[in-house]
Amino acid sequence: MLVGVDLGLPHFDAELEELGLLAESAGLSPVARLTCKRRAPDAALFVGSGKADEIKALAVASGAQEVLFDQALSPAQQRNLERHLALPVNDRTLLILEIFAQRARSHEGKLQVELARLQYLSTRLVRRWTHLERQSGGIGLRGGPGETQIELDRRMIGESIKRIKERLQRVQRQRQTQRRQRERRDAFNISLVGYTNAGKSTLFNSLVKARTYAADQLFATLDTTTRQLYLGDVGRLVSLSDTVGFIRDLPHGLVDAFQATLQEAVDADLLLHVVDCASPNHPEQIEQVQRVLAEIGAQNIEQVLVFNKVDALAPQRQPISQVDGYDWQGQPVDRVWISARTGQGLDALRRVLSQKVKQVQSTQLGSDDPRFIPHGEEVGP
Ligand SMILES: Nc1nc2c(ncn2[C@@H]2O[C@H](COP(=O)(O)OP(=O)(O)OP(=O)(O)O)[C@@H](O)[C@H]2O)c(=O)[nH]1
Ligand SMILES: [Mg+2]
Repeated sequence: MLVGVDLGLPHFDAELEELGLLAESAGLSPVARLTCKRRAPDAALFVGSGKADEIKALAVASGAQEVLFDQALSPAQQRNLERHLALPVNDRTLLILEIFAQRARSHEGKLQVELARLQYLSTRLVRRWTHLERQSGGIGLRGGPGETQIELDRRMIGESIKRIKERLQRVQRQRQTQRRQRERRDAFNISLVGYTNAGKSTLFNSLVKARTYAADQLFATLDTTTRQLYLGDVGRLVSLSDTVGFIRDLPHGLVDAFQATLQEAVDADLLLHVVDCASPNHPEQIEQVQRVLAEIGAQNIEQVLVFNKVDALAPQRQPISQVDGYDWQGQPVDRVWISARTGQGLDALRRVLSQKVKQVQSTQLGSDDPRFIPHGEEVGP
């Protein structure tokens, strides 16, 4: 059962559409939805006790086995609600962590998710980390007499966090070497960024003819994939990276844990910001993506906005021209309208990319640099 509490903050999702998508992406099926208004969260139950009774009645009537809140609950609120409702209660943050945990494929991705999850759990006293006890086998973990279970759990989590951090650092050192090697090859790096489900992987696949996993679920991609892309107009190869999608209120632990993966975006020479223009929420999603980009220090990297899924737009909302400008806080940003699914607009996108590569390079390199390509000059393949 999905519950949303309108606290008068912007971006309240009255239909709980995104929470529903997140739940489905985690393999759950929403059976009931309930929203209510409150001026401020109740310290003990987040909602009032009357509302909590209402939630319980609807949960029982609909046969719900778990209650998911769209807003972040404090450990105490979560615990009290679970007692009150006699059902497991989780929030959006844990749901996102859960999806990341299910999706992580690479060694590094798994470590990053585990770290974020442990950091989240370490603030909660309810025991939800039984898998840890299995992993560590319990040897050497038994403290002196009188040590309470919770102290034991805390110590176990603390030690696991330390261990995972060390392993992560080792993996990341290797990655940095790889990144440096790529820099040495003078690659021009383009990263696909955007809200989750915008169509980044679909576009990546149609641009480089790869077969990266694309699916109608949130966070289908967690690991960065990079392929070479040939741009005929400038006669050169660039490297294109598909990255993890962003979402509003991305759990903080995840931003930290995924710093290395997100670093891919920071290291790019150009960002292709993919937008699902058929989504009624796309202006808000653009804003959220820009916010995360600023958070990871990528706000000054040149961007091209790619308005994807034009095939899903009603006839009266179809763009007048394939390439135009989008006003982002008073700054015009180049925008290309495409459909990664039908291939519409991809040629225009390649042309814009070529222009951008020339433009960014000429600002990056002095004109005496042999790699410098003057504006408008044709270069054979
Ligand atoms: N109608 C339409 N659907 C599209 C288009 N491009 C992608 N999709 C669909 O949108 C969904 C998400 O596509 P993905 O490419 O996985 O999106 P993503 O941005 O990589 O998503 P995450 O990796 O989850 O962040 C899939 O069901 C795609 O088939 C398009 O041009 N038109
Ligand atoms: Mg993807």
